[in-house]
Amino acid sequence: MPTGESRAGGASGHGGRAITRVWGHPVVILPTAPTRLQTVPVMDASRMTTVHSKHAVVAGLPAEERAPSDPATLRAAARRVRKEVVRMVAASGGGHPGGSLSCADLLVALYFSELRVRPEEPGWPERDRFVLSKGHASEALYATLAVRGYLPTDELATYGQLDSRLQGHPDMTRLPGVEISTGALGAGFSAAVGMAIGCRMRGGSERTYVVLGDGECQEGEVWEAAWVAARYRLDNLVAIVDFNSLQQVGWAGSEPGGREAPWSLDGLAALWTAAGWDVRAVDGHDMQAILTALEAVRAVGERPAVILARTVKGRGVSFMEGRPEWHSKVPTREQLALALAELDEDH
Ligand SMILES: Cc1ncc(C[n+]2csc(CCOP(=O)(O)OP(=O)(O)O)c2C)c(N)n1
Repeated sequence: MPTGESRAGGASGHGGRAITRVWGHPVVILPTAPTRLQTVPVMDASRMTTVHSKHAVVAGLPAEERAPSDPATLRAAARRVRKEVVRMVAASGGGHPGGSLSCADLLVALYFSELRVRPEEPGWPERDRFVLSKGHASEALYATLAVRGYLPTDELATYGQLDSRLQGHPDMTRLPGVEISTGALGAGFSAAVGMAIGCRMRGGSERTYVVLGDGECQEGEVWEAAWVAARYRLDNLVAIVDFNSLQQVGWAGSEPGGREAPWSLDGLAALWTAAGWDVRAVDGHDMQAILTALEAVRAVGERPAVILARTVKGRGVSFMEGRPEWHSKVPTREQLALALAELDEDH
């Protein structure tokens, strides 16, 4: 926010209309506008049921709000999340293991250290917002929420079932803690920009974090929203790109007649820079590096920040790592046992 400008100055009457200033710009508020402002996509706390949860299942994890944790504890939580992910996919016969395993460390760093949240009160109005824009990686989100204490870990076994709160893509009407339903690539990011604007218009200090895929960055909607975020100098918004360099299929060299990868890390960084964002890259599996980057972007003023996290699709399971077919493949019983054994050993 530019120094000296009000977020939303006091409205004054003018010919039956109210005039206010939003980030220095005069805005005429029509009679219906206040209602609209209140329904800017900031979750309505009253719609969210309180979860009296069984609570965090990794020793040493504090129950609520920002929970500074040491990297070793977070690595243990990420291992647990990865194991839940492969179990869920195997049990339900569907899902997206590759992209869930690649973003597990990012989600754990956010939920166990960075975000100010209350798992037992997911609709707490002052919570930081999180959006998993690459909603197909829902298993990673559900597992992270469960290990953090938002829902019983037993419930993960219902993933993908008809009446489950844990659908293949996150459904905000079913699961408290999901800020916005996602799955259509690009849309969650736009909603996150709206949340950041909404939080600022309310004068709150909440921050909004959003994880999107590198493939997702091919959506034009992402760049429309990116420009809006820079235009409004949303320094309460942090995007993290899970840069695993794969999408649904492979690229040149990894399959016969393969295609060219659309992005290099530098090329994507240049685009975010051109859009007006603070840009930095990090090893997306180095817990300490992720925490350091998240801390650093809190100090970026006057513009939104993006962290390009270099990751490996299928991370943690040798036969899934870097293999495009594991974007949405289901492990056999033997493969599940092997994956769990490997994740047990991964330190
Ligand atoms: C608008 C839209 N187009 C296509 C899809 C189908 N789709 C689901 S995942 C995916 C690949 C996404 O790649 P990326 O964002 O890199 O995800 P990751 O590799 O991290 O899983 C596609 C094309 C979709 N969900 N939404």
